[in-house]
Amino acid sequence: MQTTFVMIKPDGVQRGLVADIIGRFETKGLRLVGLRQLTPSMKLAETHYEIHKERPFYEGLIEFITSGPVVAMAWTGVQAISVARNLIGPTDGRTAAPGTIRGDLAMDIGHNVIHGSDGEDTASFELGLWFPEGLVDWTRDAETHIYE
Ligand code: D4T
Repeated sequence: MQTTFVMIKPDGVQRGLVADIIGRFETKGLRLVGLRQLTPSMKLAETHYEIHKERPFYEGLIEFITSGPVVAMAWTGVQAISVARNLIGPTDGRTAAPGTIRGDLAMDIGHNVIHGSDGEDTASFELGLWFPEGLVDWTRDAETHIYE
């Protein structure tokens, strides 16, 4: 089992996509172990996107992410990191395949609705950053039907 960090960005929250997006992860079979709505502080946004500090889009990205509420989530499942990335689709919503969240719901590379951790180290860093009080430890009984 892996746990991954997923965040619905301010455009997704403003556009009323929260229920649709959470539904996709839940019906896929992932287990929700953390959920928070908050407007990220500059410090939180800068720490989260530190890796992009030198990129030309960095300033606009920080301004966007701190512009309003986001929904931060933690999802657990077998290979949850790549499962979530596949549900989300590639960065640019215009070219992302239909069926993916970005392919169905986004038209832009910056306003692309959602973020998902891209590897184990990133997931552990991001989960610690956004859920400093830890995650919810529970058993989803349906997992006996979701997995062989
Ligand atoms: P995230 O990290 O949000 O899940 O997106 P990706 O993993 O798909 O994409 P990324 O790390 O390359 O980019 C992080 C973040 O920056 C925005 N962005 C990206 C942007 O505004 N302009 C750009 O040209 C690029 C490449 C979108 C996602």
